[in-house]
Amino acid sequence: MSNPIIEREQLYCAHNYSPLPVVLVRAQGVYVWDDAGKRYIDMMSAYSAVNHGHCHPKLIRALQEQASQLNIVSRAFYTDKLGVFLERICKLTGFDKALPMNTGVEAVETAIKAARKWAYLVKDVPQYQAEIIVCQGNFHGRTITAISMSTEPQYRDKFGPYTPGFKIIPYGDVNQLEQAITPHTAAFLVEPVQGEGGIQVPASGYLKACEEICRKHQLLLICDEIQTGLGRTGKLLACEHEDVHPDGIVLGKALGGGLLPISVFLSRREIMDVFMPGDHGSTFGGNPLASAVGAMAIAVLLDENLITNAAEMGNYFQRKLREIQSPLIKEVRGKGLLIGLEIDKKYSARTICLKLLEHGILTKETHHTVIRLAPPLIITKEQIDETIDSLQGVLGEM
Ligand code: IF1
Repeated sequence: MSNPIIEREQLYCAHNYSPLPVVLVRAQGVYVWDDAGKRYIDMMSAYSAVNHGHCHPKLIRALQEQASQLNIVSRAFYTDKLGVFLERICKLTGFDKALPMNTGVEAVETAIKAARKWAYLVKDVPQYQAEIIVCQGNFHGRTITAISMSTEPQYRDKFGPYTPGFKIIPYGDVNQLEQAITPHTAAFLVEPVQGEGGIQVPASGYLKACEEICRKHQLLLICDEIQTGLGRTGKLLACEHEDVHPDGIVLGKALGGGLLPISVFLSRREIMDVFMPGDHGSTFGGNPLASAVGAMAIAVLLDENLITNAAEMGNYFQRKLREIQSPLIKEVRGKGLLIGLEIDKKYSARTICLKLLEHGILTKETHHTVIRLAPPLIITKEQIDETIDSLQGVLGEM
């Protein structure tokens, strides 16, 4: 089973992942192909970065056209593309201003910096006493500050010392939020659905209640919509399911149209205005190439009704999954096309993922017992049926 391509990657790449034994060489829409020409349905979408499907022709064209014009110039100058992109994302989401970064975790860090500075300038929290409340089981990225908020030992161990200033409360418990708040609390940072936490959907009304408590105590509600945003859960933002209007959100992943790392922190004007020239930045954030792709990613999301399709196909997929009769499946949970299949812990979710690979389905486990099902939002009923057939085949074999 030795494959020289895998061996080379293993030899030269840090072993910070354990990829499934497949070598991908090409993709189109919901499909990817391996080096032997075998086709797979992508049920991972690169952790929701490929909501538009792979190699979307309009996105490729936007990338190519911009690439031949102007790419990286830094934020030391204006470009003809950044304002267009940010106007589009602000108008779409209803926020006043955006700060462009690249990866998701950079946008999270930006949100934290904004919340802290807002706490000192606006809320009069004593210097360097600001607290940010986060939830158990969160995932906000891999930087030292992001892992300082984490409760996952594997993400934290041996990487300390950690960034201070975070308070961790159970996810889904409004009373714990209210009890954790002090006059020094700057913000509550929360995922509307916890992705890495195992596709955990809080009880309905949770986020709305959190919003009310944040208003009452004058702290910022910041939602990490990096994974849940841009249609994934069947709404543009997962917050919309409860008509929640956060003070700020972070977006990433699918904002790059599956082509580039593009992220933003979005907020109301008086929060963003805490940033002064030189306070914060990024060499690549907001570059014209990313701006052109990001603007097109938003256009395609709307033009092709991907959000509606995510809602409809999400319902269909979840219904089909619940109809499967198998002692291996303990629970089907999720919102829209962000779906988790909880497997009986007597079985290994990774083994099932390996078998699904043989059946032409690409996915990945989380937390040993959860199989992630999050295809591109362009998926069709037929492709879902095909996935269900493969899944039934695999569960039958076990
Ligand atoms: C890995 C999980 C998904 C995120 C939320 C911020 C970030 C992420 C809600 C950081 C990133 C990723 C990163 C990837 C695996 C992955 C993941 F399994 F870890 F949880 F998607 F489900 N906020 N999620 O989900 O964004 O800096 O990576 O762009 O780290 O292995 P980033």
